[in-house]
Amino acid sequence: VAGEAVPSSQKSSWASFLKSIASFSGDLSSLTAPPFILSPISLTEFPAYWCERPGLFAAIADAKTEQDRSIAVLKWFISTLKGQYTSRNEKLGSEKKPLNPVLGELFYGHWPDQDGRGQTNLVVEQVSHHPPITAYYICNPTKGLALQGHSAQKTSFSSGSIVVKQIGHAILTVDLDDGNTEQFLITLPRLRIDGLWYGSPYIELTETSYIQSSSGWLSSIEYKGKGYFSGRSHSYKALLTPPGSSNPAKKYEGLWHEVSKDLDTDEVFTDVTSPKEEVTVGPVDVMHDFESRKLWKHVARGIREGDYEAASREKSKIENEQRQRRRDEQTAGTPWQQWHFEHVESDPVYERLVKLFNGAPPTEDTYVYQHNHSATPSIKP
Ligand code: HCR
Repeated sequence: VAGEAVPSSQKSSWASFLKSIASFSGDLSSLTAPPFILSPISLTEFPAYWCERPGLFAAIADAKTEQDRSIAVLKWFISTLKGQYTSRNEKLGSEKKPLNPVLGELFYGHWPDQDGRGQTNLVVEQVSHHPPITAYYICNPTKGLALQGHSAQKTSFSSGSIVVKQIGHAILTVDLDDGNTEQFLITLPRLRIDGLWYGSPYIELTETSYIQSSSGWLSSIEYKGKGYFSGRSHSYKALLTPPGSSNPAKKYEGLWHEVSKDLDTDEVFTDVTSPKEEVTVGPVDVMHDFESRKLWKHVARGIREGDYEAASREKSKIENEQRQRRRDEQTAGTPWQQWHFEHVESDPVYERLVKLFNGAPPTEDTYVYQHNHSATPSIKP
């Protein structure tokens, strides 16, 4: 039934929201949505999804061959998808509209060491407000692993769904025992937001994404929803091909939010049915004013408690303060300085790896993490 999940008092504002997105393409975050679809969580928290299975991340460093490292990276990547794309449905009942981060907003966290896997640290910074761009750096120094990436979105509307093209990429660097490094370029899947008509949006992944290793091994991951090869939502099939060959050495298939298998051995490849480890974040009262949970504290409380008037009042305060900041910067001729990242027009590592599988775009700008702070949750800009 249309609008089934929409509270009756918000049905007409949900209908006008849907109308506005149907004729819209660009930055969805700028559209005003009805309260029931608002999430109290900022987009700067999302990069934490990359590491909610820190053991699988650490295991990449323990693999001994180029092929085994590519398999370990694919296994870790597939195991992040459930968190990245279905966790809001589990936690909040449906996909929701995240808080749109302010320029310079920060999110720090870590996953503690356990059984010698090493501590993993997370630094996130909103490096652009319009359009929203989030940069992140995740590292496990004990294991010699670092993931650097940025994420932006281009949205359009097609056959009743929002189509989200993810802009950006991630590069994983692995320090090898012989003193060399291996890099992996991770491209991001395209998403479709379905269920809008009923007021209960959810994500389906579509098309193909890639993980290209500097060793030449390539994983191609094809995503399908209901009615395709397995006929089930959240299905994928991945092929791992050796350098210079299109003959797959390994094939995997299954559900990225449950279990998938190695097609040759029938053994389980990924299983994300066990609980994940949420990121550890310090107490809000000692946070810097730009740290996400402190910055949005009152707005988030309003949304959680259903006091939407308070939420909108507090949100306006933040937005007005930001507008004033931008005016002051312009008057003083001192543009905003990023805390942790430097914007560069092109990334030679991306360019070298994307060429290996004729990926697109052939060149892309990036945000390079500046090692001017130690990446611990206690760092203050
Ligand atoms: C599209 C989306 C904002 C971007 C979110 C991204 C792509 C961000 C990077 C993460 O690594 C993965 C990720 C997961 C989310 O699924 C995706 C969000 C889903 C909805 C949100 C829209 C801007 C909000 C649309 C509003 C609808 C629900 C009415």
